[in-house]
Amino acid sequence: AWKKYSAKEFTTPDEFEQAVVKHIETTLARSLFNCDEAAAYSGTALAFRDRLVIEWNRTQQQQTLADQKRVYYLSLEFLMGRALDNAMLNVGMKDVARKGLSELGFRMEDIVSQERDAALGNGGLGRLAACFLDSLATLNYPAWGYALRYKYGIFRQEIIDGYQVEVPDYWLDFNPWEFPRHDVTVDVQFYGNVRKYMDESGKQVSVWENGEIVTAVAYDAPVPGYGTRTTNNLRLWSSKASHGEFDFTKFNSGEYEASVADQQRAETISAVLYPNDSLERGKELRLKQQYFWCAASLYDIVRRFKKSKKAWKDFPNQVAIQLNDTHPTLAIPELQRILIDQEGLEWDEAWSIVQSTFGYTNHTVLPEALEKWSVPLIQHLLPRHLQIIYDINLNFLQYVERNFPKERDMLSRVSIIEESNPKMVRMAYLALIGSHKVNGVAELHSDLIKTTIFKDFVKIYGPDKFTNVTNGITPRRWLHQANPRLSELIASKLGSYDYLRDLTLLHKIEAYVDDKEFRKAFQDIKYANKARLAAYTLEVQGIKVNPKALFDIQVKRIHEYKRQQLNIFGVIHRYLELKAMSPKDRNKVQPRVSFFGGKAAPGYWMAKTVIHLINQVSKVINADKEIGDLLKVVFLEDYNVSKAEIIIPASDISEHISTAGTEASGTSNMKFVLNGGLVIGTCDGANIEITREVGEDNIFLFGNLSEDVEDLRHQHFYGDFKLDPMLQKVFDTIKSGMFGDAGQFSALVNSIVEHGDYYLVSDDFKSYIDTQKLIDEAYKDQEAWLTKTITSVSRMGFFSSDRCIDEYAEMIWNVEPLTPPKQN
Ligand code: DL6
Repeated sequence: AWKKYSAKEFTTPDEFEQAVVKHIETTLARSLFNCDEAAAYSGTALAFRDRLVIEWNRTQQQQTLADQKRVYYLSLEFLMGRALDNAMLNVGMKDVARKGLSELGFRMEDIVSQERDAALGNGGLGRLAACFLDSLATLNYPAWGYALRYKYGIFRQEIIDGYQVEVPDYWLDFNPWEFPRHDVTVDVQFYGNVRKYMDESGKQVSVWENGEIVTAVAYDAPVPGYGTRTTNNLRLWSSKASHGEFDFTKFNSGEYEASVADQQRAETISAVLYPNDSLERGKELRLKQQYFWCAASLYDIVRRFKKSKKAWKDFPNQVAIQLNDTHPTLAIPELQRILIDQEGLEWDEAWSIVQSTFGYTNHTVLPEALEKWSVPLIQHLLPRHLQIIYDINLNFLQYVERNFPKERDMLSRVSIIEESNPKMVRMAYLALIGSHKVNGVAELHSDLIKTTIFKDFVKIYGPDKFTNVTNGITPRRWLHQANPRLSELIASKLGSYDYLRDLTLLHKIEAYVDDKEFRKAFQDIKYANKARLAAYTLEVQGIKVNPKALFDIQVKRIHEYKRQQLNIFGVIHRYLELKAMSPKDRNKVQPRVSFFGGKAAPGYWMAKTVIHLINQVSKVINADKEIGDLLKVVFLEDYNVSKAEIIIPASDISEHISTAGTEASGTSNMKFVLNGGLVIGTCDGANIEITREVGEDNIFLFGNLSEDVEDLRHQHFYGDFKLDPMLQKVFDTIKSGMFGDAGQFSALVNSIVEHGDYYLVSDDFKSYIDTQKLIDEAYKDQEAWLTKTITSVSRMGFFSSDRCIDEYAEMIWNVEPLTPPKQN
């Protein structure tokens, strides 16, 4: 009987319109006569949501019945961007919706752009997690993502008088994509003390008691795969006081403020995303966030496992948990705690389950980004976990001592506890020791972690514990959605959109590299994408740029190691050269627009100075009539995922110019090349593998190699530092006040001139400028350039996040896909 009532999916524009109108009139209680774009967006989103929910329920039911191993991806960040466009494309209904919306009097683009980005992440790490969710669903892996439901995502960036100003991002006003599960809650404990006693059998028992309880409430969001019925789940936890809205006892005794204080304090836990790329040292709230999320997620995972009534030894056969960097490391002592304190397992049995369950992905070798927490803070917040961490460490150090009796020095080096004042817990070591596999995110990076931060551990565990999974990107969002015309052109040659599910098929378009018609279409698309960005730049930034100029783009978080300063110094150098030229020589110059975009962490003063310098330079150069279109500089405000979808397809050249050995991988480099742009880059992160795939002729590499970086820094330290003469000129110009008060930029300049130039800006400057000249020359030959771009696109198959997920599944998780039944 249930079957005949079950919900139906729309399949035609008419049915879609009916669904939209129904939602506008009933769910939103709006009259069709005052239906604006916002209401049309809401109606459309709700209509698609209904579709997703049907498949989502079906998928969850199928996965539960199949009872096979699931993957749980624990990431404190998921930078999802907009959901509607992605949902329409993944379920293959965008054309139906476009038609329906047009009949209702709306343009698809206007409706899609109504949606706020789900900006629950800082940058690469969070966006990678979002791409992985897309691939997991597309490849039919039973998988859940777990994170926090931040009330405020990454801040909105405004540029006021050239300075970054942070504005809160309250994104939850209307979010049709989430489902509150008020029936799915977990009580999470903090503080308190540990009581130990012997039970009747003589076994020592630990009880964590007298703490404060905060309740985690689940909010679920469907994650549809592309071209499949599989719709996975992203579960976000929101915090609230365990006793409900407010404390009646306090309220009744007239303590009105105190009565709501607990609620506010509890809600603070999931209130904000920390706006830092790496970590927030020492902040109790950050540690609380981490534990709150790990504890709620593990409780949920264990609850699901226990329903199957399997033996504990089967836990790792049912559950794979991937730690996205060290942020979820507390999940390791938490699972050990659940197994020994609550489930009564012996230590060794529990620990073997823990190690077999977890995998750990490292995303950085930068020493300042390696997470550590002070022992007194953990003791205060999580007293039982600290004991467990000490026991894990003791067992580990005893193992090391037994196996390496002659290397006593090693003990302090590899100890989870750093003997500093105060003592610190080294989270990366805990993550590594508690996992069966550790991976880096590009070949160079995975090699580097084995020879630097984890060198001793390679000796202890052997090399097999370490592996590499080079990052990837989902071609659904980063080609099909961001660049629909290019996607269509490729499909027209390959005969279908199958390549979106198997990106290696792209290699077949290399056969069209000399095909006139294909070349023309490819070039037209690039031009249209540049014109779209030019229109956006004019509308939003008020700067007119010529789409015929070479578009040079660097968009990513602002960080000294990513070296936006090298780029802007290069721009100043170019400007000085142009100014020194005769008008005749200027006529031969390749016009260029340098685009920048990215946020600086609010407390990262040097990065904010770089933003300020870019904006000041932009103001001067853009106003220089003598230079006109030969050089324009644009800082694109508030870079985010949905803006990236406009920016990335418009590049001719994009910049990935980190000091060699500092960028773990990078993923925007892959997005740019996939969209028909070339790269100027250092031999760093995934640039190296991009070069291997596209060929050395199709990428512009420059700069010192990672193996030389230490020596150069050493030389600088011992006074052997010569500032590049061209860079000296750039600094003289800044000091002259051409870009405003030079004092504002002195710390930036001095970091190079006086403080050792840690990021080797001066060492790489000449090679950077020379390479930019090569680019100008190469771009003049438009036909040869086009050949390079088409060839590169055709060779990008390796960089699909589908490949990554298959590698994780095989090498780390040991999970199999679960094919959905055919639609009846
Ligand atoms: O793996 C994703 C992404 C890499 O592409 C970037 O190269 C890397 O910088 C970034 N790492 C972080 C480190 N954060 N922490 N902790 O965001 O990961």
